[in-house]
Amino acid sequence: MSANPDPLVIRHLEFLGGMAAVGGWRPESALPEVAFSGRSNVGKSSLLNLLVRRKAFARVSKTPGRTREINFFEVNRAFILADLPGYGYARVSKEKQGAWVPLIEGYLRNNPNLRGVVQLLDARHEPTADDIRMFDLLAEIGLPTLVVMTKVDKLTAKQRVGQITALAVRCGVEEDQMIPCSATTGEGRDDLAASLAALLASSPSDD
Ligand SMILES: Nc1nc2c(ncn2[C@@H]2O[C@H](COP(=O)(O)OP(=O)(O)OP(=O)(O)O)[C@@H](O)[C@H]2O)c(=O)[nH]1
Ligand SMILES: [Mg+2]
Repeated sequence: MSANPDPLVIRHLEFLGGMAAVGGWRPESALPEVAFSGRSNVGKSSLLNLLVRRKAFARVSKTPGRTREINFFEVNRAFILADLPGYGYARVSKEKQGAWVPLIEGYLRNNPNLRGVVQLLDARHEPTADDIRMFDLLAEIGLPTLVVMTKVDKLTAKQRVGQITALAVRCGVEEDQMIPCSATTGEGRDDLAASLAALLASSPSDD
């Protein structure tokens, strides 16, 4: 039996630039877009690299809170992936911590190209208050959401089962909506790629 075909073959990749402020520059492109969201250090940039099979495409930071802009990557001249700045990094001042709200919220609310969001949760931890706030915001805007559990390589098989259930309950999503992933082992890459392809193929919802 042959292996399943890659649900997302990467043929072309291009970094388009970053959006630093509400109403600031963003790509003029009208290609469909999906954004990667999650708290600082959860593994957004690592997951993007895993997805596009490049070691250092989106920057991975040793210093949490590094990605401050919304970074746009064009894939196969067909769609755009947006790497959102991580929220809730504890060592950033309260004032600066809140700075993500208008940028991310403005981006999510006023974006006709946006087909959905990949929301990341650290497999080892409880969702934070900011995570819950993001789920509420996504539900309110009505954006289709894929939920990825990152860093599952750090859990035992037993812990993993318990965490999938616990996180799904806490975030109000179905267990089979959760995609366990690891940028270290590559687990989950093709599941995420397949879900992403389906999301990108969907027409923008107008309800
Ligand atoms: N073990 C393990 N470590 C991971 C995984 N994904 C990311 N990391 C590590 O977690 C740290 C943060 O990863 P990033 O990808 O930079 O996280 P981010 O969400 O983009 O962070 P910000 O840009 O600061 O918001 C890095 O040290 C990564 O090497 C994973 O699946 N497994
Ligand atoms: Mg990052």
